[in-house]
Amino acid sequence: MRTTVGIIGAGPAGLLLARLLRNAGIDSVVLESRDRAYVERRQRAGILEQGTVDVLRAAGAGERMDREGLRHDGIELRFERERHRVDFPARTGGSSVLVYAQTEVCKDLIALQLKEGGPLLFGAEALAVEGALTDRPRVRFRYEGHEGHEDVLDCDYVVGCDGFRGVARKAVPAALSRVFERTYPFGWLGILADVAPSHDELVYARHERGFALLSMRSPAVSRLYLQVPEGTEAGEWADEEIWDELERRFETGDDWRLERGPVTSKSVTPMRSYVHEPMRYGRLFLAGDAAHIVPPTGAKGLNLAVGDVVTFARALTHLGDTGSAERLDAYSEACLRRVWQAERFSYDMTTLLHRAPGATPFEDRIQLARLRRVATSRAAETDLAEGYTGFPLE
Ligand code: RFL
Ligand code: PHB
Repeated sequence: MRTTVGIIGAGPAGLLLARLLRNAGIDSVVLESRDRAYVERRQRAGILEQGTVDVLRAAGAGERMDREGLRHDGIELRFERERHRVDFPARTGGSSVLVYAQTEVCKDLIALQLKEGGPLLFGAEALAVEGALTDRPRVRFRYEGHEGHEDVLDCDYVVGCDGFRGVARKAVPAALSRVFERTYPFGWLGILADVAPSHDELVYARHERGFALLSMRSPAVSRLYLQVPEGTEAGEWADEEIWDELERRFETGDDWRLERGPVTSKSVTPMRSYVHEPMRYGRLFLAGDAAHIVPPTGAKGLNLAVGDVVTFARALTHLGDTGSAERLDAYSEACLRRVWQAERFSYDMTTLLHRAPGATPFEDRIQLARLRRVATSRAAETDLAEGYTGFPLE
């Protein structure tokens, strides 16, 4: 097989890239190790920045999103039983975010790709990227049904959109890689529940017992998270224990109530900050989680992946239009500037709201003072609102 751009991974990064390239008249092949049902059901992010919404719409992938996505003009910060609303449009000159789940973005992009795009192969596991420093890089892969032998995809460019545990990053020699990493001694226990969200906007709660988040998937489905110690298994928590703990952490001084409902899914997400520099090695480009991870507190993971592939697609189009590789050469640097802003924001939101094990009384007071600062200073609130609604693409 041969193509212009070989894309490894059909998460949001790989799927959107295939769509953007197709719209620019550039052919590609997407290799995805899992099956379609798995990719469409994997429960992950829920918040799209304004810039992400604009990109999906312009790519012709916004029809259902525009119909079913829920526009949110703010979030609530909850601490010491008080509630403080951050008003996004008022603080940012009109920006907001959209609640539309990653599962739905992927479903929409898969349907479009299968209908009008190039090959998208499920059950095709990339084994290695080779020849990244030549002008004919290759992806070796194993395709279900082709037992006993390996296939090869010859490309002009390879984009590794294969997530944090993929193979693309491994093709960059260790001597040229710089890794920046931080792990956190806690994770998030997330549930989906068949109950209307108890608040019409997301609630980020800081509590002595740990962080809690109220989010949603639709007017009838709630998504809720609890900070839990690192290494916790979802099965350790009974449904009623989860609701009891959520109730404690969301408690307010007024008559707000948390509605309970049947829990339909339960899982634990670890927390990590990670950046691999550079995001390019010869004709291999890394995009999305393959190059960087943020803790989910800032809701940035999916949005960063979108920024990377837009940058790549524009750079390759520029090469086709002008013959200049200048933008491709600037890919890594351009992406990393935005990535580090999102890393900073996600780190700030995480340390603002989570209870670190062994936090000293001094650190506790500083954390509350940071929250009070956001609640009382227009400048501090604006900083949070700008970070949450997203940093512009260059
Ligand atoms: P993805 O979505 O991980 O997609 C990568 C795809 O590559 C495939 N793959 C391979 N295919 C072929 N050959 C191989 N060798 C392959 N190895 C892997 C995988 O099967 C997969 O389909 O990366 P992408 O596209 O960069 O998108 C990034 C986002 O998915 C990610 O940033 C966010 O989902 C992060 N994230 C969350 N972000 C939020 O903003 N809010 C959240 O609540 C939230 N929850 C989460 C998350 C990430 C999680 N991970 C990675 C474990 C919850 C989880 C559990
Ligand atoms: C989600 O709805 O899954 C979600 C929302 C906001 C976050 C993280 C996750 O910060």
